[in-house]
Amino acid sequence: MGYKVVVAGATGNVGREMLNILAERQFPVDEIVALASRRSIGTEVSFGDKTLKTKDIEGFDFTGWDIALFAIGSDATKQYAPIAAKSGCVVIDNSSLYRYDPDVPLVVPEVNPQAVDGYTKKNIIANPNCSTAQMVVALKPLHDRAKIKRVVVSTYQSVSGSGKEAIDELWNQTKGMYVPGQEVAPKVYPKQIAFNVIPHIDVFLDDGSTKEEWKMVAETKKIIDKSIKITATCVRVPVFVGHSEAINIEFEEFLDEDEARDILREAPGIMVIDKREDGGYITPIECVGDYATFISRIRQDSTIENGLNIWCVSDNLRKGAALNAVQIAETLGNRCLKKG
Ligand code: 11C
Repeated sequence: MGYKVVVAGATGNVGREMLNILAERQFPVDEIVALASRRSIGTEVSFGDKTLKTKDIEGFDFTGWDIALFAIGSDATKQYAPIAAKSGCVVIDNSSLYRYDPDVPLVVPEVNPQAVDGYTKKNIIANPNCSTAQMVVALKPLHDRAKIKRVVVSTYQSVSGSGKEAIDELWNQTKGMYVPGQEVAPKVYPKQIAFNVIPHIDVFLDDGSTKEEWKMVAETKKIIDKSIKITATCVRVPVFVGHSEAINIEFEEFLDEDEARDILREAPGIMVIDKREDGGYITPIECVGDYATFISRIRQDSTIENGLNIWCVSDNLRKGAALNAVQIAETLGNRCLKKG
């Protein structure tokens, strides 16, 4: 006995990971269908040792399907999520479309699993932005102990966050640097990404910040606590997969670095790798394919009364997207939905 599951956007980076993770975690699936846009119909995608042929999302009848994992971007979500939800299928959406809707829970299961129960208002649950997901996993257990006042975060985000074309742009630009006449001009990004860093992710807002930075603020407040003050600088780096974050935290109460390390070691979804020696920390290349949010470089910030610095790294396609969506489906199953 299990669920009838839809994966929409099954040919994209995140959709493929959703299928991999559903299979890896042996999510109780009675029936599964992979949907894609018209131009990808018939594309074969893997689900464990099976191969699925993608079907057209347009005109698909969601009636009788229990859960739909959406990784199709905001425009297509706007079109299809209400149709699925109205048919009685619970949509777990990876786009930003519904994240800030007060009637839609925004969930990271290690942090606010109880919020899943609010799905009934719209039959939709939102998955946060990748850079938020890993940060809140790290912040929540520390907030529970010493109450966070303010967070200053700088991100180092991989190109897979911008999709397949960005992965190709980094690869081709990097190769092109070595072959005279084969240089590749920036297309996905406004400046060269190979051997460079770009302090700009998503569109600019009126206050000079970017939408990615705004998302980290708004989503952290919705998921953990609206009283937390956050300022973010989001930077694209020439890394294929794995987002990294340098996080400076100011607490209401003093939190000793050793106690913080112990708290993080015990916290769900976290792996602490923190030896004060050469290589005694995690880098993005080492976290690819993993489920955990890795924490290193835990240390006191002695420039303020109750301060701590940490380094936080995770696979943005997994904890930042597909894994979190599957964990939401698991939480929904455990708390709310009967198996068929
Ligand atoms: C990036 N965080 O790395 C973005 C990708 O709101 O789901 C995910 C955007 C989102 O570019």
